Amino acid sequence: PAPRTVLLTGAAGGLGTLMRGLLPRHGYRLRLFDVRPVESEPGAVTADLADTDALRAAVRGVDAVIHLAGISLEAPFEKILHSNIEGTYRLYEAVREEGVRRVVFASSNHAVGFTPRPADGGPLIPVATPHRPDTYYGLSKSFGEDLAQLYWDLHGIETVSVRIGSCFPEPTSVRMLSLWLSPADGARLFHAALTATDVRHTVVYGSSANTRLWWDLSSARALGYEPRDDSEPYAAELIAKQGEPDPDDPEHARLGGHFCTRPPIWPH
Ligand code: NAI
Ligand code: 15L
Repeated sequence: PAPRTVLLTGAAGGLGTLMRGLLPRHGYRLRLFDVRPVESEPGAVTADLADTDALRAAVRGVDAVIHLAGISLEAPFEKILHSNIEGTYRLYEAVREEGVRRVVFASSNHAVGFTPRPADGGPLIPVATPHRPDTYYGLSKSFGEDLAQLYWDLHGIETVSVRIGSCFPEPTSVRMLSLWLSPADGARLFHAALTATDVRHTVVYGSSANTRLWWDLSSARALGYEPRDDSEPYAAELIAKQGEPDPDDPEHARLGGHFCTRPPIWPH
């Protein structure tokens, strides 16, 4: 049977807020979890992923989990370690203990951020490209994908790891013309990831059907994802403001953009 009750971690965040609005239209009943209170949602669980009792209770009885909680940008390693690495491990342990069958993991383009962007008209980046994290943040997403693979191989827990591009209401940079995932397509992709059968651990790229696409959406389409949006209507205005991205500029040479050109944030 198709999953109906879904735990959404990171429900107070930007993507969580967008998905709280959109996923119920696909028929889901959402349970919400975040370390910050979720506005106008008194039933949401306010707890850290490190709170294993709260996490287990939140996971109990759901059909699937969409795991968005975590630090969503580069940060000192200790913070990434706590929320993204240990936090994702805690989530999978709760899922295993409570017998949940399916996780949709919010991975990121930054797990493979050092991959050169494809030449114009060249082959698109495949999902099988090696991990090339561009930050401690990207490293935590590579870890999450490997953790998902381990929990499939050891415990039979299915995951779709979605390497999300940029999911915001509108693209706001020329880079996002290639990576944009419209919120409506994001909900379509999560719906496909929740309902496709026999996914084992599947890695997909998460974007709309952008004219300037850099990566291969075929594994996402194989789940039943049919994107309807394209960033191209935003292109003229963004290029007029920011110029065409120059592939010789280090910020535009690689998938991860400026994440590849900033030094790591050391502990302090
Ligand atoms: P966000 O930063 O707005 O939301 C993340 C949420 O996770 C926050 O509400 C935060 O309170 C919560 N959180 C952080 N640490 C936690 C912990 N230890 N315990 C419980 N909750 C915790 O980020 P956004 O943009 O909503 O992204 C959601 C997820 O999708 C993140 O995992 C991010 O890495 C991933 N992602 C998002 C992209 C995007 O375009 N929005 C692109 C690629 C990946
Ligand atoms: C991400 O992984 C971030 O969570 C998001 O805030 C954006 O920076 C996005 O990547 C991006 O690369 O545009």
